[in-house]
Amino acid sequence: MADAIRSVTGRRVWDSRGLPTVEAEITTASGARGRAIAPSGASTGRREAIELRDGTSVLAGKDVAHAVEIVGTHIAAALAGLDVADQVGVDGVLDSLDDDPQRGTIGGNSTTAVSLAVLHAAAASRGIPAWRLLDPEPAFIPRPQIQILGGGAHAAHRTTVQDFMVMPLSATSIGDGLLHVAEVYQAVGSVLAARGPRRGVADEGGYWPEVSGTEDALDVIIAGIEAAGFVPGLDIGISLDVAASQFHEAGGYRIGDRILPTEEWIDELVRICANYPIVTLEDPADEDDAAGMRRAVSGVGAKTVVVGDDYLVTSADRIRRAAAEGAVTAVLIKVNQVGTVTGAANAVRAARENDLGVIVSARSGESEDTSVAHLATGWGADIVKVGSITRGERTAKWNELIRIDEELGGVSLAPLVASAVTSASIV
Ligand code: 2PG
Ligand code: MG
Repeated sequence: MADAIRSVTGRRVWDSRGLPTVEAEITTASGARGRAIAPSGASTGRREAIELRDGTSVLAGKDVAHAVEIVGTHIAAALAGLDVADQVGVDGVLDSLDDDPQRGTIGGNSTTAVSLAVLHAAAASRGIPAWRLLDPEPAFIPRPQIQILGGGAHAAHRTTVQDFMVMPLSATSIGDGLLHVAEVYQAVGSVLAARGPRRGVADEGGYWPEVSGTEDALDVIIAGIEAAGFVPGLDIGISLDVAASQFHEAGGYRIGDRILPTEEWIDELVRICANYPIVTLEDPADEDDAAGMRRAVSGVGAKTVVVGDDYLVTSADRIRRAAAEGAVTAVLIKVNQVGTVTGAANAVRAARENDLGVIVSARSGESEDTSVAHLATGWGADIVKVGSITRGERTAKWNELIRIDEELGGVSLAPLVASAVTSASIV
């Protein structure tokens, strides 16, 4: 039986960077409620849905009073009476409210919060969690990808590479996987402390990168993996988010005082992937550098999955094009890049139809919202990326995955996406 949307409320809440963001709350005729908070990126792709910010003197223009008002007025009026279970229909109405495909008028932050709140309200209306609405019986929990060092735009560009992450490879459950990476996180902390005074953490809770460069960071992580009693490449793999658009300029990639042409930069990354157990390599090239992405895919071979984030911006069309070009082997999915649950679900479908891996990801600006854990499990993602294993806005997601696993009676982690990081000989 249809359960009509009765009210849509917007409110200003706070994110992990101390900045305002949009929360939406939906109620239905049957009394069901759903609530969600829009996350916020720092290293954003040019083609992402636009975050509507006020641009006034409040908080250097970052307030979201207007977006919150839009949720409670225009969006609320347009959604009243629609069946909460019709996610595609509701998201279609959200699409129709903005002539700008990048949602510059009503804001991708408004639509993201509302669309996710609809998902949660639809689940509540049926008395089930959101992940079960997407898949009643998921076979796997996605494999966690956890930040150890934060760099790039998340640490004042202290390192070129943005995210230095690890993934449990030999663990078979989310409980053991998180235990393994927590051991590594603590061990890397000790390695860094032995090198000098520690200076806190980056935006997603990874250690502040007191390192001399990419390979020094990787050596620190390898030392931590070994100190924790694990074999790099066998028990624990490494993932990099290069976020290369952040340092791409006319003519190539700025590394210190040099500008490397695409070929030289990608070949450098391919060399690093050959020398370390790198399981996934995200955005090795700029968001418009198809040749660079293709060169990375062919250079690393099956050993490393090449992931498109800013390169794909959760767009089904861009995913299909990138698959045809051989520019990626996996896609990063972020609901707020496209602005609706349906848009992101279409991107997941496009990835699967083209045999690409799927990573569902949080943003660098987050909150206690756990939607990402529900989407990653319900969409059958291979990997879930949430930042470090510290700080409440990150642990909210990891802990939700533990609860989901428990409700499923304990299932395996999703199979590995990279084929060759199974031998210690590569380190
Ligand atoms: C990324 C994300 C998460 P941001 O680039 O993948 O690490 O960062 O949310 O700043 O875009
Ligand atoms: Mg990224």
